[in-house]
Amino acid sequence: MRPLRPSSLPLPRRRAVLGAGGVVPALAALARPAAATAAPAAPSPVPSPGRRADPEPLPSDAAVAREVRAEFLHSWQGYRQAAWGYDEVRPVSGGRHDFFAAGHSFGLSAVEALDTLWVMELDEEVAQAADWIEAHLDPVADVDMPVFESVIRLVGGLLAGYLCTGRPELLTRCRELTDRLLPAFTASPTGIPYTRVNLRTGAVAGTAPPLAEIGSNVAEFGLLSRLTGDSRYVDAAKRAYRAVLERRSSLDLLGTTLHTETGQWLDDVSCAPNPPVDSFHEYLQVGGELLDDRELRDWYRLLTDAVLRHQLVEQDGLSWFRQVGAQDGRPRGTNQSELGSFYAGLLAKGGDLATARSYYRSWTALLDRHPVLPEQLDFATGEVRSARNDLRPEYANAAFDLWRLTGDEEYKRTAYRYFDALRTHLRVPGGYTVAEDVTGSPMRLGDLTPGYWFAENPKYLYLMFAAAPRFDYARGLLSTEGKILRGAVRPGA
Ligand code: DMJ
Repeated sequence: MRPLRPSSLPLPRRRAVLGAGGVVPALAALARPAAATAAPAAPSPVPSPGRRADPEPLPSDAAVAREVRAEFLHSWQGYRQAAWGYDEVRPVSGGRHDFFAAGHSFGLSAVEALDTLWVMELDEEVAQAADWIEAHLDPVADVDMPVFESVIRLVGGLLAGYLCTGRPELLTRCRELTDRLLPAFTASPTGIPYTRVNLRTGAVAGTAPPLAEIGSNVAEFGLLSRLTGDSRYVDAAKRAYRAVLERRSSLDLLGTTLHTETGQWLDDVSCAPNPPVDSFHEYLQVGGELLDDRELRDWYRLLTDAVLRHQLVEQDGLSWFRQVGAQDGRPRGTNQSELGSFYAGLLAKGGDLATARSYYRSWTALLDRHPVLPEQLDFATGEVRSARNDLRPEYANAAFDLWRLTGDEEYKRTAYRYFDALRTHLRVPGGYTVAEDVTGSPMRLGDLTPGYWFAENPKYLYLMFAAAPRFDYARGLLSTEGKILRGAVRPGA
């Protein structure tokens, strides 16, 4: 373990500036050359990128926004008809799925959808969802809740719902739920949270949280502290982050999983930006921005520099991130999860625009081969390690972030192509579904609309094309689950 030396932490790099219109290529001027790299283990088999010689013209922005909204409504109606009040719908069979615990529903998809419905001006649907939540969501259910999922999905969803609609009951419910989750942090001797807590009894369990579960709460908790004037939430979140930073290696790298009670690393592999680490890094940037917190921003810069220094592999205009030992920086693997593709957007927001663009291009190049991205690949061999697709939003998330920062139409073009592929392959009469195997033709489909579908993919796509009057493109800030934590424009509020 290495003592933290806050005074020695570097100053944050220049920050992105958005103009009044929200879409200016401000970051282009801030781009810096990519960080020093190491040679990859083997030539990347992913074809080199390049704009298509003759790209198909896009429909007008307004037409695309209408298409996205219609597809979102199609999936929402699928949920309404087959699984209203349940967590998730199985759109092929018409079944339901309890996400958090068998036999208990928190109406997850309704919570996830609240701010997406609102920004799309589907006000009747917003009212139906909010009414259900206020009447039925039970924050003291006798359930061992997964803390991380509860925070990013339910706490974040209720916060965004409150900010969008102004309905005070949503904030009340959010606070009740967070109070019940808090023992996972306050009962910990190290500050590293337990992974589960029983909402009724407060009993905690689960002593091996990966980094994403330790840090992906500072945005929601920080905002809740602001809204309520109660600092317990942000204090718990910062304590957890500090506990991790204190345990960084001499290379400023982190392992993946820590023990809640001993504070020891349970492994020493730095696998960023892949899960289960991904949003740990994201929330240093998002939290730093939302809370105007210098310490979080400094930590983001420190850890990001180390990831770029030791993990970035560049070749043929593509960029990937290998796994390395946190203590020695030695290569440990070349696995790449689709969830890591969000990192292109995060790097852009953090000021590393050249690397951000290059990493995004890598995923776009992969789309030439797999129009719906597989969950996992080995970037050194091109082997698909998981052929599933769980209706993931990360590529669209990165497109949205990059487009918002650069104004480059290429991000719209590639995002539309991605949307069109999802519509072609994963749309079913009951909504949208995950795929078991995206490498076959036709793709083999599964039977689930994950709750995050209602929070993420359609929202990023819609915001890119709609010029939505309810979203402040200059100030808007979204959580890791796509929740609008800042920038909801409520007329008259
Ligand atoms: C979402 O729940 C969030 O984006 C989270 O940060 C990780 N990824 C899933 C969807 O893929």
